Amino acid sequence: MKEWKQFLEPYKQAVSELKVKLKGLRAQYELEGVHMPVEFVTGRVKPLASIYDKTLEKGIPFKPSAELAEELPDIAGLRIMCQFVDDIGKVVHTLRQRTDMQVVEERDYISHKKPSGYRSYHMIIEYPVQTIHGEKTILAEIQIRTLAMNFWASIEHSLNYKYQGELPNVIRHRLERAAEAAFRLDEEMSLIRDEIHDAQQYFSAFKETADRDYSDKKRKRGDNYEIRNTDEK
Ligand code: 0O2
Ligand code: 0O2
Repeated sequence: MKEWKQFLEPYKQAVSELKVKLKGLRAQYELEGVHMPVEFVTGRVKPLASIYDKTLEKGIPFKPSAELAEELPDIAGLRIMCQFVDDIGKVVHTLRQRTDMQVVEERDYISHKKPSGYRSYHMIIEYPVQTIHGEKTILAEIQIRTLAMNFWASIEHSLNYKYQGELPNVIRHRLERAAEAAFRLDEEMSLIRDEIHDAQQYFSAFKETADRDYSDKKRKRGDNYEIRNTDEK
């Protein structure tokens, strides 16, 4: 077990670091005052049980090794959720430009959805982690998808887990239809994208003014309160 802990430690570190870095993109876009292509970011280290299942699938030994690290590029996994399909391209472009990671593989399951209906953009990156024994470069997978794609994938993932990959036909059929519906939702949202963007900007400007007004009112009330108190004395 200690061997696994040591093996997985750099992956844990990479996930923590990459989460901070990718969430940082959000803040940077926000400051620029442009449309923010990143809605939220999640990350995880692949649980040992899932690593075990994958080694069985791939016919490789279940032990910490360079072979396992090579064969399972998603031990460190990050997920970036976007509002619109167009945002995915922007995020991909931004990630390709970065100098703190090297993109080594890309899989476009958006233009070429999987037979299950799964849609997402995958990037495998090499990422250097600083350890007490020096630098260690690990592989990590970044999945970039819209909120609708994410909704579908998480439901399908749970159902697959429940039925251990043997989905009853009726459910499989429903999921195919749901994937189509998610695709249409993305298309519809893209068509009114500018309208949504304006509304979001209006809403955040409104929130800022409301916050300021509230602080002003609070401050004034506090002042009056103090004056009243002084008068009473
Ligand atoms: P905020 O201000 O809460 O949105 P950890 O560091 O692992 O303990 P982590 O990674 O922040 O926690 O948590 P997790 O569960 O991976 O979720 C990452 C972020 O995604 C969290 O926000 C969640 O609130 C946000 N999130 C998860 N699901 C959704 C969703 O369906 N919609 C939206 N908009 N956000 C979601 P933060 O980063 O804690 O900040
Ligand atoms: P988990 O639990 O998310 O970690 P290959 O072996 O090269 O044929 P591989 O390794 O499956 O393919 O890579 P691929 O196809 O690029 O996808 C890897 C990950 O994408 C999966 O990881 C899922 O997270 C997600 N994914 C791929 N296909 C589907 C799908 O049909 N439905 C859902 N919900 N997710 C999918 P894991 O290890 O399977 O699972």
